[in-house]
Amino acid sequence: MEVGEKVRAWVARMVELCGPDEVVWCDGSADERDRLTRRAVRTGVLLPLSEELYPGCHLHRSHPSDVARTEKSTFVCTSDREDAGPNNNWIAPDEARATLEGICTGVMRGRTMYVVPFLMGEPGSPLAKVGVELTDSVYVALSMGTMTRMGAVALAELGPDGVFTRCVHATAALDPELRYICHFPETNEIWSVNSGYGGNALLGKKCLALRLGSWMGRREGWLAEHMLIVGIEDPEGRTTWIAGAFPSACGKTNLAMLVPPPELRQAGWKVWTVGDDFAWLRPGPDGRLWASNPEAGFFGVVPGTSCRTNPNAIATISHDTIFTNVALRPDGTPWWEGHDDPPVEGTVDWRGAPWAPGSGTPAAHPNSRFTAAASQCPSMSARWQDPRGVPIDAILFGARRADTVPLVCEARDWRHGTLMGAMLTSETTAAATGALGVVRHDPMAMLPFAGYHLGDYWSHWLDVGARLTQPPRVYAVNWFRTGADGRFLWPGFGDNLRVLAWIADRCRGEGDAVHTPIGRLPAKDALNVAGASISADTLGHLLTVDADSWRAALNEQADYLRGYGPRVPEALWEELNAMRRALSRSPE
Ligand code: SAT
Ligand code: MN
Repeated sequence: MEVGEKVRAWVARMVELCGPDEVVWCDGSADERDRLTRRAVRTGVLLPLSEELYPGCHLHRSHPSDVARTEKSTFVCTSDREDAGPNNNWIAPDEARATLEGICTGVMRGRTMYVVPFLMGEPGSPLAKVGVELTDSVYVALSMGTMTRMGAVALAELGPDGVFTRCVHATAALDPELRYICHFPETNEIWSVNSGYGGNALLGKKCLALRLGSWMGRREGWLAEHMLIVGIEDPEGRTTWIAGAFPSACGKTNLAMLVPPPELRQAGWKVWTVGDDFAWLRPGPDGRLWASNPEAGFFGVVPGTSCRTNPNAIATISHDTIFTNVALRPDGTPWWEGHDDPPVEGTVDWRGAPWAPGSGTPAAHPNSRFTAAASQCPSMSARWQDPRGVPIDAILFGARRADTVPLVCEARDWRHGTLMGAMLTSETTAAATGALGVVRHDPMAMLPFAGYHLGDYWSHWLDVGARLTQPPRVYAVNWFRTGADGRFLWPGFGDNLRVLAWIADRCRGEGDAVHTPIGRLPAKDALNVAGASISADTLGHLLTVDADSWRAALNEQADYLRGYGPRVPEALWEELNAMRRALSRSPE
């Protein structure tokens, strides 16, 4: 493996600081993976699952206080505080560096430092970015091997003198009080200490792909977004490419791997997965927006995954998968809430403690995860590794909202769509620590991930849109609206294709819509619900726009935008005021 001088010198400095007993350079080979896996098993970091029933699979149990992203410990360290914006926690770079260097002094004594070069994006892609993560966690090294293009391939892309993101990860004592996940966009560095959890420790994920990625995208004229990418092929063989932003744990993986309901499958509809978490979007020379998935694997939420909800995920995780914080059955197989099998006696919960069905506590942690290579997913598109990406026809902004937001609503144009994204509000989930089910603003599903001031971020969205001669259409969607009894009104999962099919029709200039003050909704009978268990009444409810709720939502949105001060682009205010005017004209 050719290692350039810049990488070598920086690693030497960090070895000096952290003081590991041993340094292992990862090349990304299959042999190395076997070796590291054996080491992880020997040290109790991974528990092998039944080789017969789950070949190549392992269980990892994290520390019980380290099971989700911790937004309060996450910082963007810019020299000017304003650049990080009200949406980020901030520490001055010098102060953060002093704290981190203090924590990291000798932090790897008695441990091994893994040097993990990784590539986000396909080799040769115009947006590919190289990082090098130094970590003392073999779990992180193995996970990075699945989630990214890791090892020699990354160093080859970097070349002798290329630019790379310096990523330092130290498990330290897992002390939540001394947990810091710090981003230094001006010097292209990430430091993470005192957490081993995915989103805090796999530094290619949210830290590089989104927080630093969004910063680089602004400088270089592209967008780094928290979006799945999926292709919808209609019976005539035409594929509509869709990118969708949803907050964490709101069904991105299920939507990305959707299996058509029987009627649509028989009619010839197919769905192709490109990615489930990130889309790097760049305007192409053809004036279209091109999307790539910078990752090489899935770090998906396990609970709720079953043959009914996501058969492609079940196939993906049937072998060579790391399960984190799921329950373990006596036959050496993993189990979780929402599994196809009923719970059995003798199961141990995610902490490794005995658990009994009906005990009232979940056996798997609600944010338990699987880590599996994308190549294991049966629905991967033939184009998922295309260095050019795929041309996007439609963008979705998905909320988890019990009320107000209709099943689907089309924006008039890119500008209106940008406001729709900025207006995304959603109920909180187990993907981050904190209260659950609280409605919070999560613009573009990027609130925890935009690496700079959201006002500047919205301006950048408008600038990118202005460069597109064929911009994607933009939609708000909400699969989570509930009825008076608190139950979901829309069946979701495979049936979401019915909504995507209408969107695909619209993108081809077909598909009937009605105009409402908030945007265009499917006309009566424009959604194909034949075969779905949904009544006309329920569908009517899912597609109503309650003018009062929307007026209140816009007032509240205006307060929220004001919190971002003068950096909010004027065009967003104009769009918001246009919606207000339309609603004031609207009959009750
Ligand atoms: O923990 S991750 O950030 O990797 C997953 C998520 O919360 O979306
Ligand atoms: Mn995510």
